Amino acid sequence: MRIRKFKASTMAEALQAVKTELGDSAVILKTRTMSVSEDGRRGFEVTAAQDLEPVRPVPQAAMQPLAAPPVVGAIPASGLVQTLVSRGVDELLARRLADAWQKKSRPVDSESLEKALAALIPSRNDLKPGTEPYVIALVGPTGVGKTTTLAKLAAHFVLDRRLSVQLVTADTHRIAAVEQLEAYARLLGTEFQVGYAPDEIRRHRENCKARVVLLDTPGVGPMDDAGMGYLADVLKAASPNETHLVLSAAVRTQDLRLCAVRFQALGCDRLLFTKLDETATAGQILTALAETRLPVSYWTCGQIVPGDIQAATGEGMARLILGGLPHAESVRAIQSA
Ligand SMILES: Nc1nc2c(ncn2[C@@H]2O[C@H](COP(=O)(O)OP(=O)(O)OP(=O)(O)O)[C@@H](O)[C@H]2O)c(=O)[nH]1
Ligand SMILES: [Mg+2]
Repeated sequence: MRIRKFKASTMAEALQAVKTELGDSAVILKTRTMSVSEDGRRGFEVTAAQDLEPVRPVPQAAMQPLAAPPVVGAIPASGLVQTLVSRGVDELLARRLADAWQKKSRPVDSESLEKALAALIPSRNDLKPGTEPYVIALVGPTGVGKTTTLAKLAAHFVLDRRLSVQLVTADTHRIAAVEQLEAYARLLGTEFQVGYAPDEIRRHRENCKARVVLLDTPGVGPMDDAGMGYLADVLKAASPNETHLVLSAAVRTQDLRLCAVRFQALGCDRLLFTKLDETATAGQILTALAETRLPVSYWTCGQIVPGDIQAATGEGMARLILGGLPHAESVRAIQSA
């Protein structure tokens, strides 16, 4: 924006000067009557601005697609990085993947790309409870869906696998957190315990008669050292067989990376991705995978309990990343409307 002042002996002259110099689009910011002008008479001053870079609408073609179409057929080798980036893969990671992959095989086609990606995504959801209670803990940042996912898993173990389940919550900090899990326990007819301190959680584990214990924990921000410390104490007391780091797929890559680094220090041994129904791309999850090198256990795609949860496989995750999100069609329809 360019701002200029115009002085004249009449207001009309000053405004005409603005128009002549700055054109019709000039904006008048201020007018002032001067008591004495240079020649001793009264004068007028107009301050006007001209937009040097008028705001133009972003051309449709320049906008990032909300959801890229599924990768089908041959992909030009030069376009591989762009293909991965448009699916949410971090650019640096996309370059590394493209370099590594292009050394091995050519030409790039959708099937082999899917296979190559699948091979990079380990998965693990092989629950085999023994005679001792098998403890599964979910940890992660606030609001990512830990409690909801715990209830989905409980429903799966009770209804599909006919296993006895005890739900335990260590989240006693937040109002209504206990009631939230208790309500699910009531619906499923499972045992329910509250652990107000790590010692209580240890006792619940020792006295448990169920074959599977599902432990809910309070959400902790990645920079909350005190919260992380408490979570470490809870996990030590519960001594879980599996500790799933629950991450929302609908966050920025940098945030996924930060959470992955901070929570892995607690000894998490699996990644569980939620909210895949709330994102237009799934490639960002590769950042958490690359950072932790942990296998993926499950992914979730909605709020419905039971339901909206899938056991992860490398092939399934690769398909999600390459444009196969369950709602991708709807997102594309919104984009083209
Ligand atoms: N769209 C969508 N919403 C989800 C999904 N999973 C959970 N939610 C919703 O996310 C919100 C938070 O879920 P919670 O299960 O309470 O999350 P949490 O991680 O236990 O939260 P804190 O205990 O407060 O840290 C709720 O509205 C859930 O219904 C999912 O896969 N997709
Ligand atoms: Mg919760």
